[in-house]
Formats: sequence, structure tokens, C-alpha cells
Amino acid sequence: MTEAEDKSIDSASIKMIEKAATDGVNTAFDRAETMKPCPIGMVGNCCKHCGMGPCRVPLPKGKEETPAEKQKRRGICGATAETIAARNFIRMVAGGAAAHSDHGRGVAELFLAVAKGEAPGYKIKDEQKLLQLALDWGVKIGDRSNEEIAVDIGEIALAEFGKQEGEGLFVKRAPLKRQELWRRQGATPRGIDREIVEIMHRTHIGVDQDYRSLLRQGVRASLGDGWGGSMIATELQDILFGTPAPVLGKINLGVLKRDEVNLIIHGHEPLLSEMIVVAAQEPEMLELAKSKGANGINLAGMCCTANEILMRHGIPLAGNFLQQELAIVTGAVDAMVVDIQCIMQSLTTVAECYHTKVITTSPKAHIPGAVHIEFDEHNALESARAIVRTAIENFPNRRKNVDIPEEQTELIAGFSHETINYLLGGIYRASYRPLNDNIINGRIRGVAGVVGCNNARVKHNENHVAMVKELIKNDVLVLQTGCSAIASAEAELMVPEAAAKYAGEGLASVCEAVGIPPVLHLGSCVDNSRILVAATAMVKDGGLGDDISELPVAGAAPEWMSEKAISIGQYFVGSGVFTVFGVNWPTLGSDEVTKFLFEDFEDMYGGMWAFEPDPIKAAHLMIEHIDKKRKALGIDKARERVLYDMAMRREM
Ligand code: XCC
Ligand code: SF4
Repeated sequence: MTEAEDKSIDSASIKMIEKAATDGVNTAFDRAETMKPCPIGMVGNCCKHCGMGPCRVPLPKGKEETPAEKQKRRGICGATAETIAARNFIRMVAGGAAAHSDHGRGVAELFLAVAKGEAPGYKIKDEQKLLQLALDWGVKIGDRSNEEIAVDIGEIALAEFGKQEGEGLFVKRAPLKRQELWRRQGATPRGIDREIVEIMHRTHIGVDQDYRSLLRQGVRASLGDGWGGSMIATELQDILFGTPAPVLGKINLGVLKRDEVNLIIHGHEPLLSEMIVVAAQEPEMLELAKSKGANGINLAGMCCTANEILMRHGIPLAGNFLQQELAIVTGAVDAMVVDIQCIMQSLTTVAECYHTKVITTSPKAHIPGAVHIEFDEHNALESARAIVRTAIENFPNRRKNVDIPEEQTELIAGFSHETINYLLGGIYRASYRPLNDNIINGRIRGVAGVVGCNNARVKHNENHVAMVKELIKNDVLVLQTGCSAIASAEAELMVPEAAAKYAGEGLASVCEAVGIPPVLHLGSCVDNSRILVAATAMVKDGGLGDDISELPVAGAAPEWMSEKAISIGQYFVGSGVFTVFGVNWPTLGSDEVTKFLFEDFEDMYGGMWAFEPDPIKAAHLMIEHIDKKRKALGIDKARERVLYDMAMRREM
């Protein structure tokens, strides 16, 4: 195995890692080798919340630590390893919940501007979803126009962020039993911002110093993300830009074109990218491109923005988190436009070795060395045109070092909750009944959400693909978002043919009957809220218990790295889902905190965390949990019958 083959399982990426070495370019793959993690920080035991620190609390020397020894293992202020690990953990939740929610706030602001007619170029695309939300939130419909209704919805949505008292409005979407549990545990989120600020307060020196109460606030803030900020982002994006429906797309670095202007859109918010899609199709832009010697304008997405524009417009997807630098290494990217989140600062230095222009657009996210073209939502099309023009004008500057790997695969994306409902239930009676029935009769063993990032500490895409293959082989239907979805698509798991190739017989038979892949692409990271909605729909359809925690489902992020992933995992757990993370676990420095998250949480929330770096073993932890839930529901025997039938069929 070559050095590059050790870093990714994806052949396009391997080629570009090699090209980067030839071109003398330093990437995250190189930096991960030289940057050794701090062993105390890695397990969560380093605190720098005040100027007396950083305090690095070591792990206990042996198993038999005396009280006197334990007494000494503290920060200067007296904080124990438990307090420090819990504080660090929930600050990660706060960071992640803040990122998702501030994205949601941005969408709500645009939504309101569109409703008021202050954002030309945008309009409300999904009327049905608008009216549904109006019903959910008690907004008067009558004979009011969509815009009038949307003004009310936009204002209510924005107020959710700063609400001081009461419960988040989307809490009511959860199963009743779940809502009651949250109230009992003191975990029902109030205003989204409030829960995040409260984490920052409680984790300040000398405030909350009981890891149990710290972790409860972590749950609360994460629920404000999943059932708050992220859900607002997804709902309003769907109303504005259209609810995704299944679409055939292409993926991987091979989607870049040698003879066309390549413009990559990278980041998270679809606000700008929707307009770039429009601008890039304008005849004047095409003409300008031709005048510069290009045969067209090729848009491609990266990371979660890519998921958004793929789902809604079928725009090709160039890659996931660890492929962002590699895209530039092709030498064929004329501009990479970014907004917020998961954008490597090194993009501008990598770009120096080629001709690529890196364009930042968010007032919240600047990078030295990048061109800044601020996105003005009141004049969005003009901003988008300026960006497309910058890319076109840079096309003639391409250097000799262009090499685009040919790899690209197909995928079907766009499985929103609505399409799953419709596909499985049929046109006349959209419902989750067929999914529930197939779970009850055992053809589908359960459902897993496999989500999250790439992490340069492990081989790119390897854990995602290994875990997903193992799950579908065992008849578990897999729902995906984010960079994890991209990894599976690059491995050709998101096409209907994958069912016959990789899925167990039960799952394959359902996929073939409905015509869906065994691995469904549900969108970007804020769209993990779609998984919560889907899980709730399964509960409401009946036959699988009264709460999400009774469903035969599990979650995972086998290559997680971002704080957003921790917030997502925490709201999965807080919603009653068993969730296993790979790579490393940030509280291993405190046995008590880890045990609390991995074991005690199950009694409190019905869902709990687990850590397992081996993706196959992790998949089996999920399957075991699914089987445990099947047994509790009394549907474990059905599956044995299905398997028996299949064995008999094979013998015939
Ligand atoms: Fe970022 Fe959303 Fe993680 Fe990918 S999966 S690395 S968070 S782009 Ni959200
Ligand atoms: Fe050290 Fe306490 Fe300050 Fe943290 S808050 S750096 S543990 S003194």
C-alpha cells in the first residue's frame, strides 16, 4: 500500500493526495501526521476556562486510586476531572448548536425578507409546507396570501431564538411520551439562544460543578438545536427553495470539467448557492465564458451546501470535507466560493500553488488571502453574478498542472421525510405504514442514521463505508446526511442496484419492490432534523411503541470531528436513540462522566452514547440494540420466520 492509499479509500482522492505531494502542496492529510494530539486534551481533561490555567488533570495512576490521591487531581480552582470533562463536552454541544442555529436564524431572516418582498429573486416554492407550518404554529390562514402568512411565520421563527420562557414550538412535534419525559428531566428547551448562553455561563469558572447537572444542560441545548434551530433551518429552506424529491446526481472529483469554468460552492447555507445556480445559467454568463475560451460553466458542490443544491437541483457534488483541498489540487477549479462552517483556512494557501480564487461571502466568515464578495440578501442575484464572473474571468489563468481524476459515480438523493412518506405509502395514501409493516414482519430489521464528518485522524471514508455496508447486509435500512452521505455515494451505495449487491435479502426485497436504494440520502447536517421527523412519523403510524426510544433504530457518526456532530449526537441521544461515535471520545478522562453518558442516560432518556472506533464492531452494537428493541416490542420472532423462509427458499 502506498502512503496515499493509507489515507483514503477513495481512488480519486488518493490520486490527488499523490498529486499534492508532487506539486509540493501541504494538506490536512500531511498535517494530521505531524500534529500529535495532546493526550490530556484528547480525553477532555484540559481546562482553560480561566487565566490560572490551562489546568491539565492527569488520568488516575492505577485502578486503586486513594481518596487522597483523587483529592489532588484537580484544577487550581478545585474543579475535578469530572467537572472539567463535562464542561468541555457541553461547550462542544454549545458550539455545535450555535453553528446550526445561527444558520437557522440566517434562513429565518431571509425568509422574512422574502415574505415582505425585500429580497428580490427569491419566492416561496412549497406552499403546502408553508400551510402545514401555519397550522402547526397556529398562524391564521383564511384568505390571506402566502406572503402574509409567511410574514407571521418568519416572525415567530425568529422569536424562537430569543424566547425567554416556555417551550420551543417544535417540541410539540415529538411523540407525547417524549415531551413528557423531557419535562420530567428538565430538558425541554426554551429559547434556542438561551440554552447556549446558559452553557457558556454554567461552564465559566466556579459555576455549575456537578457533572450531572452540566450534562443535563447539554441535552437541553442540543434539543434546542435538533428540535429548534436545525428544524427551523430545514423547514424554512424547504418552503423557500422547495422540499427535495428524489433526483439522480453525480459525485466525486471527476465531475470537474477540463473545458468548462469550474465553480465549486462549499459550506452550508443554500441562500447564496440557490442564486448562484440561477446566475450561472444566464445567457450573458455563458457568453462571457465562451469569450474566455470555456465551453460552459460547471457548478459543483462541496460538503453540506453540495447536499442542498444536489437535492434541489441535481447539481453535481465534488466531494466531502477531506476533499476540499484536493479539489483545488486538480488545478481545474477556477473559483471556490464558501460561506460558513467546515471551510479549511488552508484553502487559500493551497490555491496559491494553482490559479484558484477562494471567495468568502459571509460577514461572519473571513479568511486572509481570499477575495471577499459579501452576500447581500437584498441584492442576492447581483452578488451571485459577481461571483460567477470572478470564476469565469479566472478561467484563462489555469496553469499547466491540471489533472482531473476521472472517478465519478451516480447516486439518488433527495429523500425528505415527505418523499419517504409518499414513496412507501403511494400517491393516494402517503404514510409510513409500509415501512412499519416491513419492520414488524422482519424484512427490515431496523433503521440506522449514519451521519457526520470526515476526520483526518482516520482513513478518509473508510469507517462510513464499512459501517453502512455492514448495516445493510444485516437488513438495516440506512438514512444518511452530511459528509457521511457523500462517502457512501462515492462508494456507489446510493443507487437502487446497491440493494441486490450489498443488502440482506429482506431489505433488498423491500428496496426492489419500492425502487429505492438501501441507503437513503436525506440531505445536509441541519437536515438531521428530518431523521427526527421520520422517527416520530414511525411512532405515530403505530405498531412500534409510543416513543422514539422504543423504535428499533440507532444512530452513528463513525468519522465525526465537528462540534456540530456532538450536538447532533446529543440530540439523537436526548430523543431516545442509541448513538455510537468513532475515532475518539472526548470524555475518556473521566470514567464517571463517560459512564453517565453511556449507561445512566439510558434510564433517563431512553437513548445513550457509545464509543467504538472499529466500524464493524460499532455496526454490531447498533444491530444488537435494534434486536433488543425488536424483542421488547415482541416482533423478534417475525424476523426469525423471515430468515427461515429465505433459507427454505434457497434450498428449493
Ligand atoms: Fe462539516 Fe456539514 Fe461534518 Fe461535513 S458532516 S464535516 S460538520 S460538512 Ni455536517
Ligand atoms: Fe484551571 Fe479551574 Fe481555571 Fe479551569 S477554571 S483553568 S480548572 S483554575
